[in-house]
Amino acid sequence: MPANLTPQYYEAEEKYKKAQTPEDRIKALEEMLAVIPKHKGTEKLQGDIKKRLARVKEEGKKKKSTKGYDPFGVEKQGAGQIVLAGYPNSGKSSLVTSLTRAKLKVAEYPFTTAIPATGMMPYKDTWVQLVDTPPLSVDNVPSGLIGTFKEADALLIIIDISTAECLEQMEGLMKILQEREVIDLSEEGEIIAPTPFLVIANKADHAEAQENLEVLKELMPDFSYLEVSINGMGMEELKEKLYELLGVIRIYGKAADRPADMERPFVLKKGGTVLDFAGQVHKDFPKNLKSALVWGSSKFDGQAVARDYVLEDGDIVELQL
Ligand SMILES: Nc1nc2c(ncn2[C@@H]2O[C@H](COP(=O)(O)OP(=O)(O)OP(=O)(O)O)[C@@H](O)[C@H]2O)c(=O)[nH]1
Ligand SMILES: [Mg+2]
Repeated sequence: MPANLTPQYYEAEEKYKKAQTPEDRIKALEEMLAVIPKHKGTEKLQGDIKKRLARVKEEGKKKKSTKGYDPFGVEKQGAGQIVLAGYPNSGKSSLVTSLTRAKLKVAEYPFTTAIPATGMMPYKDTWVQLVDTPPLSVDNVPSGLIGTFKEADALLIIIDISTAECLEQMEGLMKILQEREVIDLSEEGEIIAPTPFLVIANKADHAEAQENLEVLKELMPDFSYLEVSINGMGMEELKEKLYELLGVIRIYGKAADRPADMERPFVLKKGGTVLDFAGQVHKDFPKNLKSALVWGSSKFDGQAVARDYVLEDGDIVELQL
């Protein structure tokens, strides 16, 4: 059957062909549908236009959701998230690369990293998430980065002691982090705010590193600086300190009449109780929990403890539901 399409239809079709944006395409397709003569001969064409319309609308939705993607909102994984903060070229990406299996771009020129990237650092039988970040300085704080710092469980502040600018870096970073209320220091220089941090004196292998560090220590004596280099210096201590910074404990679950699962510990904040542990194992467990048996921190193995018993790192727990 002939379609007998009208000039209005051809006009609308012409608009569709010329449309540059999904919105224009949708408008033109809707017009084509509105003006197409409605009879048996155009049924197939009407169906095609409807399908095309649905596809363009779907594509538009997908585009919108990728537009809403925020590279500075980093999903947490593992025992805790530690976000790096440092001036351009201070060695942030090199450090994350050497502590994890992440393959990040490292270069001798500054501003190599543009958006946060993650790597998982194995430690004891857990994983610590490290977040490499684009550089910042007093003149340039990438928008979104302060949000990444505030969401972190802890911060790793990188100072490049291969350069005499290390003092400027330390002063600059402390100023930015305090002004934006990421960290807070008492008059004595103690941390009194929610985000714990560790400062490292990076590139400690460099010929001028010691001289620069002496000056830094003299002029900013309220901090301790852990000397680190990708050649291995300070790396083991750094791993330990990063883990400690998270303030977590590992708890091993045990089912009745079965050995404990010593491969995959649950991770709790220090001070966590049997009840907190139950909540991690299953969201419904806390309300049914009566007591628990504990091996490790208790006076004797398999001791029955109450729901509010405070657990310690390495405890094995059998929940009594
Ligand atoms: N001597 C020495 N050089 C290092 C060390 N760590 C990194 N570097 C060098 O420093 C340069 C910068 O390293 P990156 O890891 O890209 O630094 P970044 O802080 O990620 O740089 P941006 O992403 O630009 O902020 C590279 O040439 C590295 O090889 C170190 O421990 N010692
Ligand atoms: Mg980098």
